[in-house]
Amino acid sequence: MEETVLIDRREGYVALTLNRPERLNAFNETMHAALKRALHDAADDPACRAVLLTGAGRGFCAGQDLADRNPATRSEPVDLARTLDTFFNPLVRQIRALDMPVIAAVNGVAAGAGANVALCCDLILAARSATFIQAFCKIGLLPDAGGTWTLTRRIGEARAKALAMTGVPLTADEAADWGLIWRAVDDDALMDEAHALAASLSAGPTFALALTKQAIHAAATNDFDAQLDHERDAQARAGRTADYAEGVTAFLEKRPARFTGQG
Ligand code: T3D
Repeated sequence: MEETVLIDRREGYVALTLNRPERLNAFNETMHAALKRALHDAADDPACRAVLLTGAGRGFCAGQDLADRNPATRSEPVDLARTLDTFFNPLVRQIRALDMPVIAAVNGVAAGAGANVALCCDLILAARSATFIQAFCKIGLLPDAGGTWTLTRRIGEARAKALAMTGVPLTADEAADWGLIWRAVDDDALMDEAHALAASLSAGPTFALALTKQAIHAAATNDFDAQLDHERDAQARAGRTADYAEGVTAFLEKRPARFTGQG
């Protein structure tokens, strides 16, 4: 049987490729299980210090596989609260909780929950030809997988509502200009750039990068004073690591730091 997630372990990081290209890598339960397992394995592997997520073929991910939601084959409506609780919500939580950078290399169209899975990654690169589509309104749903949260915070209510209520495709360049993603990249440069970024991050101070990720997440709900306290407590932990000692020593010795990533 075809693997629904291709796993490519590189030095310091793992590249995961959603692999249902004939459906633009839409999620079925098998692909959910495979991605969940691969992310767990990354978290459990001390040698893995970054994750790169991309899609096979011409798309990144078209969200839920709608063939599994065909009303004609069901006696009663599918319980979407249950499916979100079982599949997409644990997935986006798992990505956000991973104590290492998760890079999305959006190689083509990212639609529905596929867009919002990409947007919950930490660093998002997209090919210039890629588009982000909040396709939910076209099928009578609202954005999920964290979309209403992410869009509103990154691009504001006006643009979030327009994307969600019209389902118009947003180009990678627009997404970068709006601050929804980090960078748009020429199509033929995307994967080289994404792998270079993953390699570079995986040689970084992983524990401090995880603290950085947590602190930026906490900033979404903290007020300024609470965030200062969060930074202080996290910095105290970072300041006790061998990577901090190494970083300062390397600076003073005018050489590149050799980080181990340990806490
Ligand atoms: O259900 C729950 O548990 C709740 C959670 C929901 C989360 C969601 O993600 S809901 C939103 C689901 N996604 C969509 O509504 C997007 C559906 N797809 C599209 O609108 C279009 O395919 C795209 C705009 C993404 C791309 O258009 P285009 O013209 O480039 O490609 P295409 O021809 O439409 O698609 C290519 C093939 O992929 C095609 O199959 P075929 O005809 O060649 O055999 C198409 O049916 C298939 N495909 C694309 N998206 C899906 C899909 N098959 C199943 N499910 C899909 N989501």
